[in-house]
Amino acid sequence: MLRPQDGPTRERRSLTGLWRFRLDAEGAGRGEGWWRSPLADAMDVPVPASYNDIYPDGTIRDHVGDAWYQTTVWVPGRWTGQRTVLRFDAATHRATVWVNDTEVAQHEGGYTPFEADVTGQLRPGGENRVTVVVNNELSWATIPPGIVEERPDGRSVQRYFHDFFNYAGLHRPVWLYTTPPTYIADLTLDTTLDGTTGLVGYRVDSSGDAEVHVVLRDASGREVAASDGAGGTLRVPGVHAWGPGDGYLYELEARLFDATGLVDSYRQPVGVRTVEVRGQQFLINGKPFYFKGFGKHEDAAVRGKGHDDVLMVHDFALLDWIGANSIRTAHYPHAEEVLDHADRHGIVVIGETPAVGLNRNIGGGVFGSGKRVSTFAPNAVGDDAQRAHQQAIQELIARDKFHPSVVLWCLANEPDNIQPEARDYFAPLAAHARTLDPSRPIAYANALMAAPDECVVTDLFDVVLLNRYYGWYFGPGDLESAEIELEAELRQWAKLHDKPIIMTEYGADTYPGLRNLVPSPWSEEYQTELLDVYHRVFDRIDAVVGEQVWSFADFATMPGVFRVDGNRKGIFTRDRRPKTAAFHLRARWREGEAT
Ligand code: GCB
Repeated sequence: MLRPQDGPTRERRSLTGLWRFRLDAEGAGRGEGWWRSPLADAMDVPVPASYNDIYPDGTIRDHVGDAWYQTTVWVPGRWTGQRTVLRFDAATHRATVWVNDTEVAQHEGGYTPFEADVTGQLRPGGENRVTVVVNNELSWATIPPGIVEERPDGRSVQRYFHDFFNYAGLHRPVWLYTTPPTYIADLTLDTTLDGTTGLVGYRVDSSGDAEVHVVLRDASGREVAASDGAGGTLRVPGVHAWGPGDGYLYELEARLFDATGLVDSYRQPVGVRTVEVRGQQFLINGKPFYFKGFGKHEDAAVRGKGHDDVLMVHDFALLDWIGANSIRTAHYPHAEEVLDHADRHGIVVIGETPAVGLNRNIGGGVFGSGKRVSTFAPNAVGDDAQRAHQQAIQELIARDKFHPSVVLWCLANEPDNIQPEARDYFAPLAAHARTLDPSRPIAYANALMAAPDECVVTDLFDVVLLNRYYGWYFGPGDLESAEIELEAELRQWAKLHDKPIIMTEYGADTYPGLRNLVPSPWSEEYQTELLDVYHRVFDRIDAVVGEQVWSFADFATMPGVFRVDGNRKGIFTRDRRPKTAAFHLRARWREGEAT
């Protein structure tokens, strides 16, 4: 599924803006056919945005169930004869879509795009109604999982096993776009380096009979390679490789021709680079790479998880300011605009699926009561969840396969990795990911539950990702013990597994402005000292090839006694002001640079 674009043969129209909106906790709209007429009793909500925080109203913020969106759009008459497609970049967590009176799409999963060919339903030269019902319920059959509970007063409340707030709605842009009737349906690319020559393997899938011609241009627009035929390899002598800090992109243009001339054209940015795990090293273009950066959420006041270019560009500017070279898209695929930006700016990305909270022994980032319960079981994370997880992996890889910034797939965050059944659950998923993308290594992020010799799934993956909270959830206030325990554990991982280790989470909740002469938890000094302890340990262990602090910025969570207006482990506040630790990290990450 290629993204919409404007070009000589294609046109797109954004449906962002204010849509009509109505909550439907009882689920009446599906029976009453709310898509058939203008949505009654509707309010305005912006798209893209989460709907939860737009209005000061708890019933909207904590809504569970269906929410209806509707807009109307004039479609130009010149679209007659073209293939027209309606695409949602995301609808969290599932959606059903109608164009005028006809259902055109259903999609499960809140962070990947879906589309429908609406040529037969859309009236060019007229006004058209687009209606979407978005549902935010999480269950044992969904990724991420959750449970809807009924409270004594009859309200439904969503419980889930991750801490970030369950924002919902149309979080990303919505598009109508055209392609010609015979069109380029998909591209497959793989890039590699042969010395100083770049090799770009390509395959063009088209919907009908046409001749294929492909050109590759450099960043100045100069043609550097060309080929005829639906598949082949382009050679680029003296290639300018994509690399960390060097977001150099070529552009591949695929064109279809028939006897009448140009039929379709599609342009795709291409970064030429290699990724390899060798022993305990992570290599990009054959050179050892050390990850510096953050686990990052899509989260902001009012917008929730709505994509916003302003915030995105600002966040990348902060990454640059602090000297970060990488992010993990915790805990779901982030907007495609984010990956485009990472590509262009040479920021390295660990791309994560929405499989978070597959662990009944952890609740909301905090560890359970000690009595173990089974996670991978028919009445919990069973076959339905595994199917949804497989689909999430497939859609993530299909969506992000072209991005050179993405160097590693993270298939899950903190699943239960001690229960023997975890292996039966993960083995087919890991194999599936490798089949879909043999070019990138795979991993999962590991919580401090299983010692290196107890984890039943590590050998299925290429890189060890560790989320560790010594000095916070474990021994809060005791940084001396934290240093000893962290080092002992990391040395054991390095000894038992010949794989690189990336610390994908470490940090401490910090209330901005709380200062202490003797550092104690929640103070700015404690956050800074805790990071220092971890950094000293990382610097002593060769197998550690990366440090990603949790988290880039404070973010909204479900309510909890250990959350003060959200998770406060941000190095920046939710409105992106630096905590003391930001300057400290900057000194470490930009050491030796003239800043
Ligand atoms: C974790 C989770 C992350 C939480 C974090 C915390 O281990 O992976 O989603 O936000 O802990 O701060 O509790």
